[in-house]
Amino acid sequence: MRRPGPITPPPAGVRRAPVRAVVALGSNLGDSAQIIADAKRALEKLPLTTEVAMADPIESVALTLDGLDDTKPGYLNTVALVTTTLAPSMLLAHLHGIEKEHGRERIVRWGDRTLDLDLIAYGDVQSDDPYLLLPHPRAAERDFVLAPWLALDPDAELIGFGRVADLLAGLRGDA
Ligand code: PH2
Ligand code: MG
Ligand code: MG
Repeated sequence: MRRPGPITPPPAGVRRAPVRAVVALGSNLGDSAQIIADAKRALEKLPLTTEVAMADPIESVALTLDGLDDTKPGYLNTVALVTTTLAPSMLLAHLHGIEKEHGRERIVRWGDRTLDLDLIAYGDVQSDDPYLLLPHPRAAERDFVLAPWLALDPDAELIGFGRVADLLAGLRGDA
């Protein structure tokens, strides 16, 4: 049985306040630029969602379970800030639906993919629910998440980890 926690839906009839969610987008198969542009449009069409701001995509070397691998197709990565009253679990279900519409297959962990949409943060919610860890446990280590997020919001903070600007400077060795 799932424990009630911060991501439990409110009782019926109780409205949620709009929350800013951070979604990371990545693609290294197919026409990644087109796929990411289409994914932005899909985010804009989500129910109960009013604003979507997406940073310009950046190129990044594929990170695999064995480390960086430049023999694999390179990624396009970016981040979208999404203002929504969707519950985090509903937002995640919609993200998986958008991935599926773009032919996403889950065969190899951290394998090549047409589209990956990760929920990085949902307001300041912290959750250790294994179905939805918040914030995303590896976001603080990924410059391809932090850099586009910082480009959208210079004051961004990754709850529990600190300022995105500081995290990125630390990764780049100029902290
Ligand atoms: N996503 C992964 C695994 N490796 N590498 C890059 N460069 N960008 C990604 O988005 C990425 C990755 C699993 O989510
Ligand atoms: Mg991912
Ligand atoms: Mg993912």
